[in-house]
Amino acid sequence: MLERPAYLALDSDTLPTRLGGRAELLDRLGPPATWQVREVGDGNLNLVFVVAGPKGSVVVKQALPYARVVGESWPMSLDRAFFEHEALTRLGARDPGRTPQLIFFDPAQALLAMEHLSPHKVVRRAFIAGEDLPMLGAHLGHYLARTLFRGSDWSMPTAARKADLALFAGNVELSGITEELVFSDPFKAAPLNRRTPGLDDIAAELQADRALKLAAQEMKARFCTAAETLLHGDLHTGSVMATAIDTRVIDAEFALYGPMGFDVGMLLANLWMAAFAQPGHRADAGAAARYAEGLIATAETLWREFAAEFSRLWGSERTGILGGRDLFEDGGDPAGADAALARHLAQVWEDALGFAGMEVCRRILGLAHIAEFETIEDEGLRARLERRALRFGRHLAVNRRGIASIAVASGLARGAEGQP
Ligand code: SR1
Ligand code: MG
Repeated sequence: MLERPAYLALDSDTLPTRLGGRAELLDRLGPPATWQVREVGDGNLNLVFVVAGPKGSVVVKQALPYARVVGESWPMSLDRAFFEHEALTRLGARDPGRTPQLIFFDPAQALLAMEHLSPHKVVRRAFIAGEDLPMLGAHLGHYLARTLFRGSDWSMPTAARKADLALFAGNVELSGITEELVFSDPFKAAPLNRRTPGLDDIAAELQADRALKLAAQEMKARFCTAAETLLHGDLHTGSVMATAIDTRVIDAEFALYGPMGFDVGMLLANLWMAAFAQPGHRADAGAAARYAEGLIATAETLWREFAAEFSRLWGSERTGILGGRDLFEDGGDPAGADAALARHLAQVWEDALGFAGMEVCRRILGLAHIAEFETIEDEGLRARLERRALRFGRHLAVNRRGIASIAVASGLARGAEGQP
């Protein structure tokens, strides 16, 4: 049997020697001696290298045996690379062209080589720069509908669905991180929490807010128990890269079976937070307000396109365990299928609002913050903008059952922007 080299983290100097024997890379890049390597990872967990040669470029992503954001004091298993590969394979098949093309996966090195997306930008960075991404809402709405529907019991047959549920149930470490960092830590005095100076009063207020803590527990229960579909599991705007005409979803290592509203709510929350952060990035108040309005409109487009595409798939691809055609269309009651769809979308909407509220709170009170706020150097301004976002997030979480539509949610976001 061939000896496999033990796991060793790559660096820019060793990468050409260590990966120079891979035919897939030689074909795409040219000879290893010519490769230029840059480590570009700006996420919380992994190493990410861009490797360029005379023939082209690729991305190499490698898991570290610890959480990069904290350091070696937080050891982590390398298994997340396996789950990311499994998830990207499925998500890419469910919405072709919306994920990067995968080149190879090396489980021993916890390493994934993939297409280098260029000139794509991480969407958070595009929002800070004030770039126009006119297709983003529609692309993400369609992506959500296709991946969430096609990974669910409405689409999949029993054996494949249960096998996938069992497989992704193994992603315990990353699921556990979400359980703690999103649904618990922000709502108590947890050691990893951090916040902008000037927010101590609202942090204390929210951590003593029983209605919010009940909402957090209810959303955590949905996250842990409603295994509706294969989720990306960490679908914020740092997990999306885009140009004006293309959008790609990356970084699926948190994949798990969970409620559809989780991926939807994460994206909505991150669009709304980017809108709240705009005065920190544009000195001209009119320009900041116009860009923020564009982000609120993107959130509207995302939800509307999601609902429209999901409804289309409901009509044409509902062939899985929960299909129900025998009861409705084939049983002479086609309107029953419409009623079932309406009930399901209402549940996804309610969940999405609840999860969006959690995401806003955890990005300001918890460990993992977002670049749109973090790069605002004026701490007083940052605290004011984060305070508005927190009030909005709390409102979404606590009142999620009473916010009837995306238009109402947009109105709340606009109103919060005008708050002190
Ligand atoms: C220790 S991981 C912190 C956060 O980074 C990831 O992107 C997830 O959002 C996670 O919650
Ligand atoms: Mg990530």
